[in-house]
Amino acid sequence: MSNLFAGIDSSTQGTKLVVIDLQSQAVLHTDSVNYDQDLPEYGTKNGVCPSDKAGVSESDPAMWVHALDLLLERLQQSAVPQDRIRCLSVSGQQHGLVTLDAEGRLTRSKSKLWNDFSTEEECRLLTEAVGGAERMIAEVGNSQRTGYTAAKIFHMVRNEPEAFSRTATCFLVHNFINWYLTGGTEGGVRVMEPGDASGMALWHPGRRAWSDKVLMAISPELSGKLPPILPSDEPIGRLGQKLAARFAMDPDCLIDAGCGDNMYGAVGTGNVTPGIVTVSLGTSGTAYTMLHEPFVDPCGEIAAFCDSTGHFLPLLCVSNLANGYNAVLEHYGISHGEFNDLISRTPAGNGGRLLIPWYVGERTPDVPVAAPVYFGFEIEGFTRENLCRAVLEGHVLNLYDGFRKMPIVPREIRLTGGLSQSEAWCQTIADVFEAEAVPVEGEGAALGAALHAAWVWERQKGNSVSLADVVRPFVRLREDQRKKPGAAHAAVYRTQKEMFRALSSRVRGMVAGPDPFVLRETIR
Ligand code: XUL
Repeated sequence: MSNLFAGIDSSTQGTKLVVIDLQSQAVLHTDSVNYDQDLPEYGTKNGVCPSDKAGVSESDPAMWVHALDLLLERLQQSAVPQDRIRCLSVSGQQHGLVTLDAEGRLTRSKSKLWNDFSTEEECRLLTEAVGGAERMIAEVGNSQRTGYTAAKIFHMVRNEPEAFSRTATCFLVHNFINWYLTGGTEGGVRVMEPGDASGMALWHPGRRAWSDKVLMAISPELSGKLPPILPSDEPIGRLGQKLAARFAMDPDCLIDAGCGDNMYGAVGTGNVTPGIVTVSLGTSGTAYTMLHEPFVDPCGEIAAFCDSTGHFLPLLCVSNLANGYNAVLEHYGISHGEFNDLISRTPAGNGGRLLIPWYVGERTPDVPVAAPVYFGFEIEGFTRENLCRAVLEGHVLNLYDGFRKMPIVPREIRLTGGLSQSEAWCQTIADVFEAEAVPVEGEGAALGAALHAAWVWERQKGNSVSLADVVRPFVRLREDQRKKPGAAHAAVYRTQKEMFRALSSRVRGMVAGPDPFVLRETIR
């Protein structure tokens, strides 16, 4: 009788479930709930509750639990024997703050998400309180960014002190779902693990310790509200008995420590040994690589995160990725296929036109109040073709501009996320990053969670199996879509990369460096 393993990815726009059979090396079940479409009662747009306040991006944690219940209900109705799931692991959108009182009630009905930009002032105040950006990086390995959790907690302390004082536990998204799965109000487990905790900008991933200075700067009460951090590669408990009975699951089913979606994206794309870079093209754009040693970026632009295996995962995150692309498709009524066609009719480098695609506040570089910058567009230059190419190149160059600081020369780039199957995106990434790029099939983070669950369960049974061995048969690269960098394109993009950097520096008030106008002349 085979043992099955489940992965749940609770992400910004929806929740996914993947069930795998380790023995037959098969994915038995994949299902997903899209919040906007499948749970309209929460009134979300792209998974976020509409708000008229600038920079606010929040969502209802009850909706995530509702989505999970729906998936488990549908699993029960499927042909998959759900009672053979031995271990379940949750991947969560990173950084979101969920606060509970001692009884398990939410002390704030909404969770501030990774793409909330309303805490700029709190980032500044915290940085000042510890003596500047350099000191902050020494304290927590990261600079304070609106995306991270520390400033969200501080925002609550400053604006909703009563709700903060009722708070017994500050959770991240996946910790909250784990709590629900292990029994919720009836004994749910309140713990964290290093991968997601390193994204709070409160806990140093190298020293593996909370920063007393930053905790105190937020509130002297905070340390009492933070759960213990247990290892990422062990279970935290068992499925709550009521849930097990309700969905006819194995009452001994283990709940893995779980992790952030990028850490599990690494597992689901086989990025579990050094040398591989995963680029995730979703609501956010991320690029990350697994390392054995911690990496702390002295500028704090590359996030210093732990992975889900006791190692490290330096990560670049840009908050503008699919948004400009999707908006252009919608505005002109073009399909993904037509987009590829339009791109093929325009030259790499776009005749010197360039877009900085900061449609919403940008995490990297740190531009919380942002706007897109269209550069080099003559009067007749605003055509559909040129705009499509500008959006594609702009997003990829923005990603690359942050990636330059990553401590790796990629052997191979693996693409995952919504746009990963697009030929135009794959080729442009290969050309700009000057490395082979290949899309990965399937549900990156949810599959990664299921594989991690299997690995953790095997180790609990005393089997010393490596994660790389568990992962290998499940990670399918789309070799037919692999792209090599083209020499001619790569040369044009070298100038464009320089131009992007020069323009970005100038609009951010950093005047030293080359002149973007002069660079533009060389590729027209
Ligand atoms: C990474 C980040 C995003 C979210 C998206 O630091 O903020 O990639 O994890 O879910």
